[in-house]
Amino acid sequence: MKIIKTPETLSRYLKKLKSRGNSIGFIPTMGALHEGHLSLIRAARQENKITVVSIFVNPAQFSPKEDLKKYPRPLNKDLTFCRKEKVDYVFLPRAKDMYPEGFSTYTCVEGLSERLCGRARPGHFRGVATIVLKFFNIIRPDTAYFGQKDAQQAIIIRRMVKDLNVPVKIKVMPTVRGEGGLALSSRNIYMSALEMQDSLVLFKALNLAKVLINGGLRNASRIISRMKELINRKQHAKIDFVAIVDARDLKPLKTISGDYLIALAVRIGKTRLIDNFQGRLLI
Ligand code: PAJ
Repeated sequence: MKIIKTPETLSRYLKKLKSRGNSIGFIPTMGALHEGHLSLIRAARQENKITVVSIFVNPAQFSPKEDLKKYPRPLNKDLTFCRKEKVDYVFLPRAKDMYPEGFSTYTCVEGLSERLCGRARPGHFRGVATIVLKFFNIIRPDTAYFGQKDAQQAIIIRRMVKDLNVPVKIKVMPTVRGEGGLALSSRNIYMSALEMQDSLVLFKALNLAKVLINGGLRNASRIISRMKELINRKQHAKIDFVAIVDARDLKPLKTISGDYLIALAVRIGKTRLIDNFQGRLLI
């Protein structure tokens, strides 16, 4: 496994490999790797000759109030995981190489970036889209792998790739969950044992929605009310949003039909957790 720190070196290595016909699978991450990330690495390994993982806590997607400094950075553990998974290249750039002095070009996926998580995190998806496009330009992967856990992020990246004719195939892999259904996240370590208990309510609320939909309920606001009621029973939970939207444009649905996304963000103590369920209803 090669660890590479500068964009130029990585581009040089990969260009050579690509010219010899090797396919490249790429997984962008911010490190603190867990089974969710590893599932993406395994998918890339299966489908490509070369697997590239980036580990970069991207300052452009954090607001000044967010946890950039506090974000976990267990680098040695991450590298051990990557070695074990037989990753070929780990890209570990420095912030000053990704955003050198004078940096002033950003990618904005308008509309989609302002909805759901974009409301509480203005500028977040601009930071995500910009760094992902930069990675795509440096790495030129055939396929890039993202998690359903961050559904809005995946939808935004798909839109960006389509709109800007970026020649990368996007694959979205299922959410990996821990005991009780909590979606794995690098931020879960911030929670206390009691908060961990309460955090299971996100998955429970999604399951409640599924049961209601399977029972024939289609009225989005009634489903949202029932989900909120369940979440509000938990002492440490504070709802940021619970939404049922069209999975294509992320606009709210009154009546559930077609491709829909049920997404929620809940603060458990100081930790903001997200989860979602994406489904399709053929009337
Ligand atoms: P990060 O939170 O490290 O996540 C990296 C990738 O792992 C994302 O595509 C995310 O959706 C996926 N992932 C996280 N938890 C998962 C889980 N429980 N199951 C399946 N996949 C999971 O997302 C980012 O980093 C950044 O925004 C990034 C795309 C790297 C840009 O900086």
